[in-house]
Amino acid sequence: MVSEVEPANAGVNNVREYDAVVIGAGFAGLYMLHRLRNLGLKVRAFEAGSGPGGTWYWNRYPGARCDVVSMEYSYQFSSELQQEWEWSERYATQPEILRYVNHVADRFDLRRDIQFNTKLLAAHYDEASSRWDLQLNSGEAVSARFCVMATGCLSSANLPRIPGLESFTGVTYHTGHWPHEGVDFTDKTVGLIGTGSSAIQSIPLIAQQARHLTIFQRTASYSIPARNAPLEPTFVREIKQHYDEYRANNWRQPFGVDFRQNETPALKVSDEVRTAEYEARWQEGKLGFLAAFGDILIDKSANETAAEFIREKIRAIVQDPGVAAKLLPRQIVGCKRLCLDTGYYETFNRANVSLVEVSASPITAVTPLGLRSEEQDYEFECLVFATGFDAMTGALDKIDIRGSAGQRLKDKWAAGPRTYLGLASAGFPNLFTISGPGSPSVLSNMLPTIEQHVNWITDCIAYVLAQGAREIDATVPAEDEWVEHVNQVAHTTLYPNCSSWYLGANIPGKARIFMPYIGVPPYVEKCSQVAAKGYAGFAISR
Ligand code: N01
Repeated sequence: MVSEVEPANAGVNNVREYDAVVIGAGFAGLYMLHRLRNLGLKVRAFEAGSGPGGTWYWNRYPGARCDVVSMEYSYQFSSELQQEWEWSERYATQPEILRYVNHVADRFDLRRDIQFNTKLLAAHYDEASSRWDLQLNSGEAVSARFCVMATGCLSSANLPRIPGLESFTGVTYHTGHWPHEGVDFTDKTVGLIGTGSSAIQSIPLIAQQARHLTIFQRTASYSIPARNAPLEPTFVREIKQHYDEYRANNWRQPFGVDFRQNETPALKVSDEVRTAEYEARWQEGKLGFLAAFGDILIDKSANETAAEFIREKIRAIVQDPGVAAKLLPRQIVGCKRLCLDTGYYETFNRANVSLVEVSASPITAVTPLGLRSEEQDYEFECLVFATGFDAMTGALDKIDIRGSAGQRLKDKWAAGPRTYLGLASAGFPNLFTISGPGSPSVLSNMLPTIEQHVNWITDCIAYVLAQGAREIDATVPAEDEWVEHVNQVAHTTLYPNCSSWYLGANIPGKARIFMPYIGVPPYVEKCSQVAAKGYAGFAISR
C-alpha cells in the first residue's frame, strides 16, 4: 500500500522544513500562527488569497455583513486588542471586518510568516519520518511535523453545473468570489440565482442599481430584519468595561452567542404572549428570534408558530399577494440557517424586480443571453450566482490529503466526514482541523469557537512535544463514538429535517450527514476533559 503512494514532494529539491504549517490565513489561521509561533515553533502559513481574511477576503458582494453583532464577533485572546478596536456598526460590514483582520495581522506581526497567493495541492503523511510532505501550487515542497487546516467552513464556492454556462455572453459572478474592485450594475439587467443569506444581503443593493433584477428562487428563506445601526458609544463603553463577564456569559449559551434563550415551551403560553415575544424579537433584529422559546428547534408544532409569525410579516410587507405567496417559506424555520436582512422583502415591491420560482419550473440551461427554464427563456447582461458553498468538507476535499498507509481523507469521508471532536481524523496523525465537521463551528459564533480550537490544538501540540512523542492520532473507537454522538444530538432536534448545507444536501452526490455539533457548552467541556485526561481517545506514540 505505502509503496503505491508517491510522496507529495517527490523529485523536488530544497524542501523547506517547519515544525508546523498552517493552511489558511483567515481568523483561524492567523490566531493559530500567532499561538504556535509563541510556543517557539518554526511555523509558516500558506494562504490562497493575496491578503489575510479568508471568508471576509473573498465574500465582497454588495451588502456583505456579519450576522453576529460586532461586539461579539471579534477575538478575545488579547484584552488590548479588544479594548482598542472600535467597531462602527451593530453588524459589521465586510470591509470593516477585513480592516480588522488586517489590523490584527499587523499588530501581531503575522505577515512575515505568511506566504500569500499560495495554495496547498497535496499533503502526504510520511510514516517513516512522522512528517507531512506538502506540495504547493508554486511548485515548492515543504515538510512539517504538524499540519493545521484552517481552511474554513464556507470557502469552497458551489457553482451549479448548469449546461451551457460557458456559452453565456454576459458577465457572471459568484458572491463568494466577488471582484475586488466591486461591480457597478447601474443600468444593467441582472439575473441572480439563490435566496440564501448572500442573496438576501445583496439583492436589495443590486436592485437599487440595476435596470431590472430577476431573482431565481428554488427555496424561499426565512429572514428577520437586522435593524443595523451605528453603535452607541455608551453601549460600547459599557461592554468594554465588562468584556470578560460579557464573553463568559456568551460561553454559557447554547450557540455561544447572547440570544437570550428562553426555555419556556412555545405552546405552554397563550397566543397573545407568544406573539408578543416573537414581535419583540422581530423588532430586536437578531438570529436570537429562534431562542424565543425552548422548543422551536425541537418540536414541529412549536416551530410552526414561529414560521407562521414570519410568514404573516412577509404577507404584510410584500404588496403583491401573488409575489408574497411565492416568498412564503414552507420548511421548518431554522433547519436552514435563518437570514438577517435589510429591506429584503420590501425589495419585491420595486417595479424593477421580478421573482421566478425555479422549484415550479427548474432551470435547464444557461443560454448565450441568460437562463432557460422548463417554461421560458430569461435574458440579462449579468448573472450572479448566490448559490453558496460546499460547506465544511469542500475546501479539504480539494486538497490531496493522504494519511497513514496512503489513505485519502476524501475516501475516508466519502460516506460523510469522520472526526474526533472535529479536531482530528483517525489515520491522519499530527493533522488538526479548525472548525472541522463534528465541532460546533457554523452553529456557533465562529470567532470564539475558532479561538477555543486554536487554544486546544496549541496545548495539545505542546503536550506531545513535552512527552518527547513522535505523533498523536485519534483512535478509531473514540472517533466512532463521537460521530455517533454528533448524529444522535442532531436527531434530538429539527435540524436534520430539510435539505440544508449543514447536511451536505446542496451538493449533488454529497453524503447526507449532519456535520456540525449542536451545543457549545457541552462541547467545550468535552474538549477540556479529553485534554485533562492526557488526550483521552488519542494514541500518542514515541
Ligand atoms: O448560500 P446558501 P449562501 N438552482 O447555501 C440556491 C453564511 N453566510 O452563500 O435552498 C437554483 O445558504 C439555494 O437553493 P436551495 C451563512 O452561514 C453568512 O447564501 O438549495 N438555486 C439557496 O437559495 C449562510 O447560511 C452571512 O433550494 C440554487 C442559495 O442558492 C452560508 O454562509 C452572509 C441552485 C444558496 O444559499 C451560505 O450562504 C452570507 C441551483 N442549482 C453567508 N444551487 C452573514 O453573516 C443553489 N441554489 C449574514
